[in-house]
Amino acid sequence: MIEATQKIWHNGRMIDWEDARVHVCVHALHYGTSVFEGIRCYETAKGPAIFRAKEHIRRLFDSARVYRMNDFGFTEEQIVDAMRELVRVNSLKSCYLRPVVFRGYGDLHVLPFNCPVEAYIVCWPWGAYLGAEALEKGVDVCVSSWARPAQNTLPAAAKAACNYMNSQLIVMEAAQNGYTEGIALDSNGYVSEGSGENIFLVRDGRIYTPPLGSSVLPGITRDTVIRLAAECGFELVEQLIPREWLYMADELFFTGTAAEITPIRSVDRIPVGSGERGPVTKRLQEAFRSVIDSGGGAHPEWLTFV
Ligand code: PPE
Repeated sequence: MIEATQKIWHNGRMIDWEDARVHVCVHALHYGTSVFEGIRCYETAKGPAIFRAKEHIRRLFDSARVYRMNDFGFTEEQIVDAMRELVRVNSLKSCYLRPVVFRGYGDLHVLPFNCPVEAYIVCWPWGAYLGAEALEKGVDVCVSSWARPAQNTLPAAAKAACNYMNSQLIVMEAAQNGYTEGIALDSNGYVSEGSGENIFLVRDGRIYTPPLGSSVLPGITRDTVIRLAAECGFELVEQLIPREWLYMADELFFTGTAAEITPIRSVDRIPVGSGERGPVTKRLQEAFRSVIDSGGGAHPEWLTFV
């Protein structure tokens, strides 16, 4: 269950958790008209800091722009400031932040223009996403029978609620078959991403990840890992990944705000490499942690202190 906090930000005002309610006729509930973000605020050596706040909020506005919802009366800077204030008023050291922008109460027609755009930011404490042990031991996953949406159907680069109906098909199938997560292919059969994570593969010391054209969300953690990999001296290639490479990889890992960097230890019951977290995955996890724990390290621009 979500752990309630005291305040939620709504259209520029702090309201009580219990008062953040909507009518059953809001457009978003019927037609999926919602875009959102998932952001972590970490406890660091220099105090609570929101990880890559600007990049997440830029993506929120990008997503909103695609669905013609970006003129809701606030700038990107104002939303970043609102997140800082929200963490402060809720007196949290670390949490997950969920800005959500959606079409509210008005008409119930598919054409949404008569429905006002509402913006909320919620935050609450959140631990490890794929289980407490996952960051060290890894997770068991399957290749999903569901594909990610094809190009020019539902835009994968927009973090829209409707995309998560597809994610739910992927993760429900995986869970009911005893796996932690599913890896979806794109409509051409190449590896795309997990239901809520980007994916990376390691073979002979070189790192691979699917290109953005493979129906993947342009993950902020994906970008973080691409940069850290270069700084650690790893070669990294963005290229189409055939399904069978998943079974030949030395290492596989997921990236995401919630999942952070989570090793994958088997795919379709075939062990990945030795079946344990590999050295490249571990090295990248350490590089990631050191930025956060130190309060910025080599990347002070990635942290927004609350
Ligand atoms: N792909 C998908 C489909 C996705 O949902 C996420 C984040 C990512 C990739 C990684 O993106 P980023 O967080 O920017 O590195 N998934 C979010 C939602 C998870 C949820 O359960 O809700 C998240 O990790 O916050």
